[in-house]
Amino acid sequence: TLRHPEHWCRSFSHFIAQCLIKDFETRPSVTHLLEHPFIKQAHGKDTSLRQQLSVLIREQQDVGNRIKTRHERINTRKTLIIESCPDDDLVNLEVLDEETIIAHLQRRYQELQIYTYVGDILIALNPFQTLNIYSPQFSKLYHGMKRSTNPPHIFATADAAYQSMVTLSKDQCIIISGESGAGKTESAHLIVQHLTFLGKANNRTLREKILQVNPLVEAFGNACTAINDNSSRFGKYLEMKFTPTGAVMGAKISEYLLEKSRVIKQATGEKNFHIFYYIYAGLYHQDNLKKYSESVKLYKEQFDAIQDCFRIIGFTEEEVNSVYRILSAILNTGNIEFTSTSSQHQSDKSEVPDSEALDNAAALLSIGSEELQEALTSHCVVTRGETIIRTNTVDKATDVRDAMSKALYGRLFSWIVNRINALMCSDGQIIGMNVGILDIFGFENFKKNSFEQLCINIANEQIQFYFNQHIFALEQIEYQSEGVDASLVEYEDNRPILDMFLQKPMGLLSLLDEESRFPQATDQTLVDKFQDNLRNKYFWTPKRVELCFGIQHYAGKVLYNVGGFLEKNRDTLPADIVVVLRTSENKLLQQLFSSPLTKTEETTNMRRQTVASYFRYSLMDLLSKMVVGTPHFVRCIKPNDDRQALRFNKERVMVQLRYTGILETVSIRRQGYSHRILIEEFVNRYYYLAFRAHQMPEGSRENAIIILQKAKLDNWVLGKTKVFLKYYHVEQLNLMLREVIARVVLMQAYTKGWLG
Ligand code: AOV
Ligand code: MG
Repeated sequence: TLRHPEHWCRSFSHFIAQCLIKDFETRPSVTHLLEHPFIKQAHGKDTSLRQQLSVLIREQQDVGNRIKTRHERINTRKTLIIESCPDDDLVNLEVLDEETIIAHLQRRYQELQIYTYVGDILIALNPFQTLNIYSPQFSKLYHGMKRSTNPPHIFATADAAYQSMVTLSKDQCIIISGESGAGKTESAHLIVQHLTFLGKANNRTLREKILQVNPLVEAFGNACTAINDNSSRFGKYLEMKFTPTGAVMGAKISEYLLEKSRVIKQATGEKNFHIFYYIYAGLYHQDNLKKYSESVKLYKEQFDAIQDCFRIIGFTEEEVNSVYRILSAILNTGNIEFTSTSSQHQSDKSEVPDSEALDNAAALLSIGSEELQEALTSHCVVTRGETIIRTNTVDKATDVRDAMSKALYGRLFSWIVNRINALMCSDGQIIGMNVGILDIFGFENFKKNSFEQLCINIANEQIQFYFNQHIFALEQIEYQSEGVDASLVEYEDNRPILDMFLQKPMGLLSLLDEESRFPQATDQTLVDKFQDNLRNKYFWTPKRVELCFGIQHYAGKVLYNVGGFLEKNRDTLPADIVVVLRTSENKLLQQLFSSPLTKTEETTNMRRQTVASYFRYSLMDLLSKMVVGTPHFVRCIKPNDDRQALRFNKERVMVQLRYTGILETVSIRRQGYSHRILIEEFVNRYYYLAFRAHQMPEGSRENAIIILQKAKLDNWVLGKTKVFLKYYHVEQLNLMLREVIARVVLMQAYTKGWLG
């Protein structure tokens, strides 16, 4: 038996203190704890215990105060349950079927608890309303805290990534996934916000700059779609750079596959990129504001905000003006119309009957109007050393016009991103670490889906595959390396679908590239090619709909319309256009069309490269960035399709939980051995269950087995170096330990007369 506090080892007394504090957590103040007779005695007898206690008490007081103030603050606005509780983590649920999990998430959603953990993974339900849980006070609250201290929060995930980057000196990446409109981009903003807070940018300018990066690129890369008013039309990987001590020093963005086609055409009910509306309102509605509609006023405000972004990040006025001129030129180019003029000699000739738009575009691009018209309506062909000029049909001229708009916008976007990177990393060469945040376009399934949706959905397949690798495959590898025979959790492996897309030479993208090389290829020959070569259960061609094919994606069936696939993939920009644009006096424009923009363009011939092959390259590039870091996952879920607050559509949530593999994730976090503790550490932690306190047994396999048997646990496994425990084992062990200790403490106190 225990005689005296002096005999207790350090960790034991520490443990008792924790137990006592746990019991007092619910009390309004820690003074109760200090009043406890045992603590009073211990205070006088054991210095190390006393020290530990005072630290713990102080920590506890801090947390208590913070929770209290948070309570008060939130109660003034919205009622929100803010205390952490065991059911914050799905892994702790007693019953684990779909129904229970859904009911659980629903109840939490109704209580405005949009975040829930599955072990180390964060589920985020879109609240579709502004919650006041993202203020700097909340950043403080989550700063450096254990996960279980506070309710689940996106800041906790950001914090965990930051803390492990600093403590382990290792790059981290936060991977945000979910379908379109689920809340990825918002989550990414919140993560940047918390990381900026943690990184304590010592100069205010840097902090401000970093916070402007997302709004600026999103003005150019986001647009209103049928699903989301602020839908990301490009993939974004934002790396926040930190010094070894954790001070933020800059940021770097990589952009992936901007949906350029939106510049020339939008589906019904959809819009062009935000920036066009902003500049239209900002530059063309200079006079009396009153006569304009609400939306124009709103756009004008946004325009001013973008002006600020440019200025704060450090773009020069000349640069910004050039950007506006190019954007305005694109708007005017869209208005250039062609009509066909058939003369005796030439039947396929087009001309521009009304030259206003053409003249405007040319003037804004600082090129000659006639030269531009010529480049649009004719093209040079070189045969046997001779240059022949051929005229363009109306259709051809329209295509050239659109190709020019797309090229202008795409290159402008890349230039802005590169410029931001140059401006954000001034002291770039310092060795540091980073936290990368991946926010791509989410899985899309519209009424009509085209090449863009295909690329977007393939990217999402890839991210899902990465998730599976980490959660399921790698865990199972650890079992194997430890020689543990674990019942493997079955999960939907989407590898076959990915292979169908990406394999060479018979994958869908390769087939598309091959067909794109044939000038005679048509939509029909493309579908036929797919049909002949892709024979598996993930691909089919519907009988009744022409020129369509279906794909069974991990997230559901999608029907794609092949119309325009070939053209979109070729993405050709006639040399005549490049030549005329290079004559521009606008420095920025010269830059866009002369020097290669990025490394990739230097090494590969952009003009020949198809979108599909560039896309494949980008995906690999993205993955190579991600795999070097330790991943943290945020799974965004869309609770309804009407964007309504507090509306929880069970069916919709169920589908998303299924295809993201959340249920399996809960299983593997539970069925699998979620706790893997080094044998020595295990013995050290739990030996009081089988040994006397002063025995201090050696951390051997034998002693571990004695403890496990004494605790009457089953289903545990002893690996080569680790004890593999189920999540509930740990709970049981801790509970037993607490009881044992409580008994001992009580006995001790009683025999010593401490209880009076
Ligand atoms: P996404 O990034 O996942 O879609 P967003 O992050 O743009 O989706 O979220 C869509 C909308 O949901 C936002 O514009 C907000 O109105 C709302 N929302 C999301 N998260 C929150 C939050 N935490 N608090 C309040 N409102 C929120 V896409 O880019 O289309 O795949 O391609
Ligand atoms: Mg988005």
